Amino acid sequence: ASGRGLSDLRSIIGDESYNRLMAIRNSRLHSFLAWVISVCEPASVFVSTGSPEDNDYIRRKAIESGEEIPLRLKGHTIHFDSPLDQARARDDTAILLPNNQKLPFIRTKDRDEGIKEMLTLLKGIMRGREMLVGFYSLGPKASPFSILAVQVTDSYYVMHSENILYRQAYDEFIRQGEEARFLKFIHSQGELNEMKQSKNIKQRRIFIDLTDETVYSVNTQYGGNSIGLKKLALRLTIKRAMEEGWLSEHMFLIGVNGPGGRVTYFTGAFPSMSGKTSTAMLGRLIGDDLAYLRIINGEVRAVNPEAGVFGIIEGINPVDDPLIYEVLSKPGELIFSNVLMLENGDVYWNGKGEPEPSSGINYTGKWWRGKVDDKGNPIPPSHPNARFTVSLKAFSNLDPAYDDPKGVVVKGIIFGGRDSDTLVPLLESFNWEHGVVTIAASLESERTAAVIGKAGEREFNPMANLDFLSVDLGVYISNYLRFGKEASNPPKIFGVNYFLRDEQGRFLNSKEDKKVWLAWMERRVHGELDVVETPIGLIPRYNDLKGLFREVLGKEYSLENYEKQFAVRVSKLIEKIDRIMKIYSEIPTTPKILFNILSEQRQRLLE
Ligand code: SPV
Ligand code: MN
Repeated sequence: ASGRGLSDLRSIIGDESYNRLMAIRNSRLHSFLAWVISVCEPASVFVSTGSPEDNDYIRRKAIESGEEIPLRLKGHTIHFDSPLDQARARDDTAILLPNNQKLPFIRTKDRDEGIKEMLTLLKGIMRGREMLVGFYSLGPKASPFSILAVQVTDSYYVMHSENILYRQAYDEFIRQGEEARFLKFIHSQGELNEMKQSKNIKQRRIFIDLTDETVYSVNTQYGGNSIGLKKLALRLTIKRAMEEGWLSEHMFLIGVNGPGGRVTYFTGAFPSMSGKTSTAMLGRLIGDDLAYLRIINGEVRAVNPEAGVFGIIEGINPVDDPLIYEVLSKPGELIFSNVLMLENGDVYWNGKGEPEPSSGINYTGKWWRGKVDDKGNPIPPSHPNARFTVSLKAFSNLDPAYDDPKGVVVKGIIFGGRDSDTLVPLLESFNWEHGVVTIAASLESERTAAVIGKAGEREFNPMANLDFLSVDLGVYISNYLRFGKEASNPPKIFGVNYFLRDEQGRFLNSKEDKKVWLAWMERRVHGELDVVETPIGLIPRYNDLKGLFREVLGKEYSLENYEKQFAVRVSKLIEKIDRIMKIYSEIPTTPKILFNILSEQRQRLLE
C-alpha cells in the first residue's frame, strides 16, 4: 500500500464521488480504493450510487467514448471485442495461491509473483481515463444468499454491462457499513485501437486472488474475462461455498410448469453452448447461467446471483428460440457484442433465420461476404461466441420469484454435455451420491467456441464448472456429497444429452425433444411415473415417453427411435468410466466413495 488515503486523493476523486465514498463507513473499502487509485492513476473517478441518473451517465459515456455504438432500435447498442479476445482466455487466467501451491486441473500461479506482475501491468494503466466504481449484490439484496461486491473499471461498457446484469447495492454498503464483507474486482481494458478494442492482448491477464477475495483483469474486454461479477466472481464464491458448506454453481435456475398448474424448480449445469439457454427458456426463467444453492430448514433452496442474461446469440431465430428472439427484436436496453452491424443500424448474426447480408461492420472491422482472416479462413458475419446483454425483466417468461430473498425450493438438478456416442439422452440417478459421482463428477463434453482453442475435443468438465474451480476437485466433490446428505430430501439428479448421433453422424434427437425430457423429469420429481432400471441409472419407459410426446409436442414417438436413443452403450460407457477413474485416481483428495460407486457401475455394465 502506498499509504495515501482517500482524502489525499480528493482532487482526483472530486467532491461528489468523495462524499459518496465517505457515506459508506467501511475502512477496508476506503483503503482498497485509495490503493487502486494510487496504482492505476486515473485522471478522475466516478462513484456510482446506481441511481437512474448515474446509470444514464454510464450509458451516455459508453457511447461518447466509442465503446458502444447506438443502433436503430431505442436502447440497443453494439460493442466489439478484439478478434483475439472473443471468449474466455484460459491460458491467461490463473488462481493465485501462496507458496506456489498447485491444484489439479487448475491454472495456478504463485501469489507473490502474480501480484507483482499485476502491479507492473496496472501501474498508471488508467492515466488520462476515468475510473468507475460500482457496488453490487450477487443474489437478492438483504437475503441469506447475498454476497456484496465492488467493481472498479475504466470501461464504460463493462460497467454498463454490470448495471444490466447485477443488482446494484450502494444502499446495502451504506446500511452494513464496517460490517460489509465484499468481493473486489479491478479491471482495465488497457490501451485501445481505433475500434476501441483492447490492443495489448499479449498482456491480457486475469488473476484471481483467493486470499484477498480480489480479482484483477487487464487488457481484455470480452465479458467472460472482464465483467467481474460473472465468471471471475464465480471463482471466489466457489471458495466461499466450500468454506461455508453450500454450492456456487454454473447452473440455470427455472420453474417448470407441471399438471394442475404446479411449478417445480430445477437447476441445470451445462458447459456453454450445449443447450443450457435453450433449456432454461422452456421454463419460467430465474437464471440462465449461475445459481447459489443453500440448505435452509432442511430444504435445498436456490437463487440467481445475476439479474440479467449475457447470452449466446448464434442460432437464435423466431422458430427455435421465440422468447429470446422477441427480446432481441424490441426496443429497450440491450448490448449486442460481436454481431454484424448493418448500415441501417440493424444487426445480423449467424443463424438469425434471415438471408446473410453482403456487408457490414463486425469485430474485424469492415466485413463483406468472403472476407478471410490472416490464415485464409472465412470470417463469419458474427463471431460464434457473439452475445447479447439484457435484463431478466425483458423476458416474458420471467418467474415472479426471481428476486425472492428466500430463493426457491430446488427439486431436480440436471447435468448435460455434448456427447455424440456414449450417454443416453435422459437418465435419472439412483440417488444423490450416485448422481454426483456418475453424472456430475463424470461429466465430459466436446469443446465449443465459448473458450479459446480447438472446438470438438472431448473434455472432462465436472459439474460443467471446471473452468471456474478455485479449490481442489476432490474437496469440491466431497462438499457436494455432504450437501446432499444434509438436505432432508435432496433434489433428484438427472443427466441429459442432446447431442447423441448414429453411425452416420446424424443427431438421434430433434431440438424440441428436450421439452419432453423436462416434462418427464418434472413428473419423476413428483413420483408420478415408473422407470426402467439399467446398470447406469433409471431411464424412462417407452410408453410414458410416447404419451408425453403426444401431450407436449403433438407428435408420435416410435419404439424404434426409443430403442436407438436409449440403448445402453456398454463398451463406450466402460471406456468412459475408465477415463474418469484414471483422472480421479491421480487426485489424492478424491473421496473413496467415488471409486466405489464407479466400480459398482462398471461391474453392473459387465454383468
Ligand atoms: C459461458 O461461456 O459459460 C458464459 C459466458 O456464460 S462467459 O461469461 O464467457 O463465461
Ligand atoms: Mn456460463
